[in-house]
Amino acid sequence: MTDQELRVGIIGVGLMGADHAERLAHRTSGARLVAVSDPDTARAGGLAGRFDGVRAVTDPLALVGDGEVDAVLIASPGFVHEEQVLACLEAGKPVLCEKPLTMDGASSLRLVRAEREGGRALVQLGFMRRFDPEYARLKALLDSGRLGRLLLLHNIHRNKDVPDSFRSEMIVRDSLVHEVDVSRFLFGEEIAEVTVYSPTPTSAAAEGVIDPQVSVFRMASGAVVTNEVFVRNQVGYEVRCEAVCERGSAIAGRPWGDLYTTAGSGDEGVWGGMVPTDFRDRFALAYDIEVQAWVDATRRGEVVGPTAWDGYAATVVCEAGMASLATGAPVAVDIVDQETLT
Ligand code: ISE
Repeated sequence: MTDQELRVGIIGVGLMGADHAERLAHRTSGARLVAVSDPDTARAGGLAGRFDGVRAVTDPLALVGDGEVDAVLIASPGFVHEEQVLACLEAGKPVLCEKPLTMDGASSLRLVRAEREGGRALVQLGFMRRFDPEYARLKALLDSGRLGRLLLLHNIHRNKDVPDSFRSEMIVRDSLVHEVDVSRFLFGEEIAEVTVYSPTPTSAAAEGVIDPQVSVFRMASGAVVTNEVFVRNQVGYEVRCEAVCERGSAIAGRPWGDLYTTAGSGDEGVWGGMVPTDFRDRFALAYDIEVQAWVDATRRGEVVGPTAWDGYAATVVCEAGMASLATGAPVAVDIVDQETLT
């Protein structure tokens, strides 16, 4: 572990990048935010001005090459990730890349290969649910074998609202991608086949958008995962996962945090709690733990958590998911064999 603080640059300071900037500046130890870059230069300048010693850099690739930046956090849109992650690999700089790794399997595979050719693991994918304490405990419980073999997962993923520009394919690529990663993580195996069903949309859905969507994953071993993704439920953010095993079940993400009481206003018993409206609130702790784990591992010269391979696998599953969305038919996941990858 180096004694030096890790000097971090962030590319992309929209919602998520700005959230990570606050996190690095105020809630992460061993790291210092030194530079930000965004195509919206006013936004980058405004954000940089809020922190001491943070520069706004116009060209994201110049930020990667900057001698005062030790590691890079990429929170830009997915379609620019290939070039930016590749630049980090070429510069030998550790990178925490928000999902998706890239927009298609071929480009994600190019990054997996480039990292291997460099001979050093440098990429952590931003699948933050793996760092959420409840999901992490669920994983540990399943791995302990106490409940026997994992048979089924049932995932629920609801957002309060999304912009009209959030089309049906994005529900697969930007939202369902989390269930893809959680399923691969909890089962410890690949997804072999995806089917995406299109129920009658909510009347709140934007014109032409299929919301909610229900999908089924068939895992390589034959186990089955069901998913509901509903991005305009008009109420709040709900994410949970029920694992069904041979000798019991467990649920991560039940909104159970508040005081449980049977003391209602009259004869009725009630229990209370708020449903968060935003994923940045629901998963704030997961993001804090994720970024701290990235900083700590990077200072030790290691990579922890989801890898470039996990990013590639998720991208390929989502590609199959988007093909299934178009027809409603099951689509096989065409993933390369990790063992034979050169
Ligand atoms: C967003 O990009 C996320 O990653 C959130 O976790 C997810 O709930 C949301 O649907 C996505 O748009």
